[in-house]
Amino acid sequence: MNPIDDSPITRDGNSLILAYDHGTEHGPVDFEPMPKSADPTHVFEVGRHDAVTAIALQKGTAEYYRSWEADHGIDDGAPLLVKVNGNSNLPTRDDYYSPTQCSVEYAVEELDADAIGYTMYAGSLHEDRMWTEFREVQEAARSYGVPVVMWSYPRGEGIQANDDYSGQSDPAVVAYGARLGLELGADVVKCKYPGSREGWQQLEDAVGDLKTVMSGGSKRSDEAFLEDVYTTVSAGGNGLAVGRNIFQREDPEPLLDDLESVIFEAREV
Ligand code: FBP
Repeated sequence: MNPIDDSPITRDGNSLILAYDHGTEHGPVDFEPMPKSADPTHVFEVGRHDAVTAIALQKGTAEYYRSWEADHGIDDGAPLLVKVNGNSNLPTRDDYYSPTQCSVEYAVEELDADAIGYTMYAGSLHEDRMWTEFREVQEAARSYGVPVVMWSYPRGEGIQANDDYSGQSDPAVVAYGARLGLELGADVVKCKYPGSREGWQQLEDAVGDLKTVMSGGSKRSDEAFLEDVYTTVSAGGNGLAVGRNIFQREDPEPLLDDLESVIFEAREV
């Protein structure tokens, strides 16, 4: 296994992953506040900012990304993280499940992926099936020496039915999800913000040296967002994976400049 710090998706041990899988997970509704964000090439351009250490894409947009780079002679695009599972919110389901729709082999050999991403819904009725699928993904990624980022989102019936938990942002739930990233062999775990510095510290206490990144969430003010990222990093987190708080802005560059300072230069907000 290659050390995660040698991977292009980290810089000085930290990461800023630009997530752009929302067309799958939420649908085009996420692009309505900033219609130009529906055009993948707009977001690919945003990913050329120095702060961005990876762009997370589904298989089809990853193919588009590689041809966009080739067609325009672009050699400074963000390293590519291919999400190998995903789900839409169109069907009715008995509980959360995210099927694998791209093999690690295809991601690495055909798309030249720098990293693999996988969403894990622990607590769902389908947790067992996802563990088995994650095992295949993680072992294949190891054989290619590419790191695995786990979107670790405990949710579903098991979380709802447990009176000890207040919901998916409960610090104990977030910490449990982070710990699963360590136990199941992820190189980076991406977690919902648990609402406070103490919450992120609880997560860090559960994962040893595993890299942790905060999941961006819905759009908020620059100040509120930077504050959450600063809290995460100063509590031991390794950065951010963010979508809407970047691509729903008319001009995300100033915020990316500030995020670069907070994540890679340990500047205070
Ligand atoms: P945001 O920064 O926009 O929250 O994106 C992070 C992310 O994990 C995306 O990769 C994914 O599409 C989305 O959130 C899923 O969020 P949820 O499952 O909570 O709706």
